[in-house]
Amino acid sequence: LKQTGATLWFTGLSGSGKSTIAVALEQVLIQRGHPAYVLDGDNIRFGLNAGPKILMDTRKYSETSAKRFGLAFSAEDREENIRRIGEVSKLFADSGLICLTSFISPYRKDRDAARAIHEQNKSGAIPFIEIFVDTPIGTCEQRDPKGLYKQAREAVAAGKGMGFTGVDDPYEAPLKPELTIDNSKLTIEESVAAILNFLQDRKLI
Ligand code: GGZ
Repeated sequence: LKQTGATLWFTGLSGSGKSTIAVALEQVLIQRGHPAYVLDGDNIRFGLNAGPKILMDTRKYSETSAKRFGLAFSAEDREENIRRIGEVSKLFADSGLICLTSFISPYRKDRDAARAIHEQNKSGAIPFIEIFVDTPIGTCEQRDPKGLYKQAREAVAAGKGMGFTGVDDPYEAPLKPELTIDNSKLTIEESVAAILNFLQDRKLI
């Protein structure tokens, strides 16, 4: 008998805490006997969706194929990034895993498309749980672990801009997420507990 999988789709600004919560939840799920796997920038953007620079650095690819296959942060590249993640997470969830995806996924239409891929799956709908990590931008910017907000503000001040989400590229907050979490108010443990409760209520675990 096949185990029921699901995709837990985390969305929120850079520095909102998506990955920290996703990784903590993955650990608890596995400990409780529910196979789970996190997809994030480290294994997707630097792997399946590796950008031109990364591909070029391997010196195995021509510039043309690097441009064709690598993804950066233009609106079209973000759309394709999320489309591929939507497809991969659906396959993981269909295999019975709980797949946790941790990407900004700033555009509503792209998240809705990922949802549709799950809900219209040919062999039966796959649960798609959108989790909005609704951390105020001020908090994200204070954390700024990689200094990217600072860089983005400086680029804007210099009249160039870098299309950074929340600074000079839009973040379209979910209208009806299954769950909303503000991790500037909740501890990681409380955030994880809130999601576990939800999954239990839905009989997903
Ligand atoms: C947003 C960017 C950008 C731009 C680089 N805009 O804090 P981080 O570093 O680790 O998280 C951000 C990550 C976002 O990648 P995603 O694949 O989640 O984005 S999307 O869903 O929009 O496709 C940040 C870094 O990449 N980063 N440039 N311009 N975030």
